[in-house]
Amino acid sequence: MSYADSFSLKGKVALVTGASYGIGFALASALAEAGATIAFNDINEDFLAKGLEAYKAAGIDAKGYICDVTDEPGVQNMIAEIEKDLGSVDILVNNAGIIKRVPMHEMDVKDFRQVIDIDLTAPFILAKAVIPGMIKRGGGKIINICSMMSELGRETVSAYAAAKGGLKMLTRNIASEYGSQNIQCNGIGPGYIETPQTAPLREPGHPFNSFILAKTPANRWGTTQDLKGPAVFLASSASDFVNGHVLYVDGGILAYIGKQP
Ligand code: NAP
Ligand code: GCO
Repeated sequence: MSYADSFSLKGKVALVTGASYGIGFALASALAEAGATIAFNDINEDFLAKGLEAYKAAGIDAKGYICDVTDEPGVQNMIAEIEKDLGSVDILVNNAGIIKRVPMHEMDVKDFRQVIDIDLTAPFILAKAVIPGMIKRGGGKIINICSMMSELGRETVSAYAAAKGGLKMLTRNIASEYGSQNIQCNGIGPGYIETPQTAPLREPGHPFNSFILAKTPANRWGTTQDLKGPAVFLASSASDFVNGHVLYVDGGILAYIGKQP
């Protein structure tokens, strides 16, 4: 297979969770541009409908499913529907996620549990649902969307950091347990990306904006475009010998002590 062909996703079915907009939409669009057939889900019907319109406008014939990623029977039904509609899932991108920014000592345990449920337990549920089919077909790709908080902490994001730290280790464990079945499980660790999730941190005058620019050698917020190439690489046979790795797409944040004030 030529070097260029190894990045092709032609004939592959990709499921990207939480991909009506934001990072998920960009990742799904990239996989589609590389030739994959796209399935995506959302928990909200209106957002799903808007997502379908956005894919159509981008010339992508994506199929959307309403599914709460924390609901295991619902996820199993969604996977069965995808298999009926499009074929077995070759590529799973665990993208759906939430964050709650609250000082830990003020955080309601219900909120802590919800973040863990969506950001960590759900990737387990999705991976568990697709791995048997991947084994039957001789292999597959799982990409977990991790975070700077898979490596670093900061005030107010205890639940999110615990979940994303756990997701890094779940990624490594899936790689360890299923590598012999030709399943590669890797993570993408986006830095600070311009999406609805980080909009509160980018409000005019918010101190976080200047803070993050001083912590980023690239001296800019990332965009969802920055994540497209890494996603195609980890979803394709170009990365068949890459397993258990978290690819940080952070403009250099993790390598940098920060600009001298
Ligand atoms: P976002 O704009 O908030 O989008 C999150 C998506 O997840 C939405 O489509 C949302 O659906 C969906 N979702 C949430 N809970 C769900 C559930 N229970 N079932 C199904 N779907 C659910 O977030 P984003 O910025 O694109 O981030 C996407 C992923 O990247 C997340 O895992 C996030 O932690 C991670 N990440 C983001 C950044 C960043 O700087 N933005 C950096 C590193 C990592 P609804 O709209 O219906 O709620
Ligand atoms: C925050 C941000 C980050 C980003 C991302 C960084 O409040 O610190 O939301 O957590 O979402 O995860 O990689």
